[in-house]
Amino acid sequence: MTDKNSQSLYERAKKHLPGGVNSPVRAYKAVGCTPRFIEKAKGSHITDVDGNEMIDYVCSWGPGILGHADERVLSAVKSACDGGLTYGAPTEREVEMAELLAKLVPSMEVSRLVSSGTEATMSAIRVARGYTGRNKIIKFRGCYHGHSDGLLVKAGSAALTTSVPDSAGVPEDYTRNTLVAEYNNPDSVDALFAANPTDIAAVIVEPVAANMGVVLPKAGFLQFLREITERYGALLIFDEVITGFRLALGGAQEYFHIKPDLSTFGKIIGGGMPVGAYGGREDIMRCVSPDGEVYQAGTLSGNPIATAAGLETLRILEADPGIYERLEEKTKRLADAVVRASEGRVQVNRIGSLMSIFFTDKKVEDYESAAGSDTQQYADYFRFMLSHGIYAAPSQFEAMFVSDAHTTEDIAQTIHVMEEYFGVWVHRNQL
Ligand code: HOZ
Repeated sequence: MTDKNSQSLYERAKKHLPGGVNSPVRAYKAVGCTPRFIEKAKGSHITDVDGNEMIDYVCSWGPGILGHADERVLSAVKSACDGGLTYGAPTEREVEMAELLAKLVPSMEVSRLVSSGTEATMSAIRVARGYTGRNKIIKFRGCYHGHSDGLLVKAGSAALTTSVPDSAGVPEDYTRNTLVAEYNNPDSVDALFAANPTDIAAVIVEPVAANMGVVLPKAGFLQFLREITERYGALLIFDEVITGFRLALGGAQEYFHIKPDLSTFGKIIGGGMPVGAYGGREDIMRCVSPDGEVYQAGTLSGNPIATAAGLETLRILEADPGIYERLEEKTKRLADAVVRASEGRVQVNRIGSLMSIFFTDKKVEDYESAAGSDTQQYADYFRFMLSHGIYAAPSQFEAMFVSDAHTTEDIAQTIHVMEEYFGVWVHRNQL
């Protein structure tokens, strides 16, 4: 055995990296096996250092809507590199990005680029507080908005599987202004507003929750949030880090026809590079320094290379509106196959190119029902898929992403493996 395989790299990694990784879900704790160390990726395929080439449905947790190493994006990055890696000064590309954002997502009248989704949501909250002069915010149990202190309360993503959904190291003082409501439950929001009518700066929501697995908003839920925030003079923040440019070019807000006051983006907006953005109504965003009093800054914000990757990606998406139908069609085939092969005994939540399989016979429509699914079964499914060349999300509580690079053959092969797994699974569950 050579030194270069996932197991030996993992052993080495654990010595100097917490859990051997730079982000917890990558450690595969929730699925009980050794994480794959990746060598390279191209299109819909990802290859680990052990030499396994797999069909990738993690897609770097969302950014890879065009697939890996898209030649057009690579070439934009390469030519940007020739001009220097970072200046810490404004560039034309940033202006182009802000203009394109305003065009593709009309609520983004004024925007600010940052380097991650975490930074974007943290900053949007600060702006909401600065604008309204209020301190409290409402978030939803199981929704994840990055790992800033005030938002790491009843959070989703790896916070659901690695420890408790509230992190150690976050002083109570930092979270006492974070109120938690139940996703898809208007009464829980109503009650918080009724108890704090003039104190709530904003409601922040993943319009489609995708960090407790994919959980769709019930009909009218987002509209309800729009109305109640308006009624109480609070802002509505859509965290579109996952849904942005994925559900539609204009994100979930276009898909559901709801105009939030502020929005946050990450993942696709960077085309594979570290970019985030927040923005929204001009009168609100004028609070941001140096126009206003809300401070927020970043050495690598608007980085020329990252912005080039993001801009090219958004331009490709804009030039090809058929992409969303293709994504929908492919993902629907996967979802239908699971329903068929499992004889309807698992829950498949899907919207556009986002999908989750929950091992439960109950509908999954909030945190409680998501958390009630059988995570050991999911881990078993994950390991089977992995060993058959399909790279699925290594946690029940992450989404499955489909990209434009997934071919008809990829989908057919994936369905074949799913059918094999669920064929045995159904049989086992009948005994
Ligand atoms: N919070 C990300 C998934 N929802 C983590 C991604 C990563 O580990 O790269």
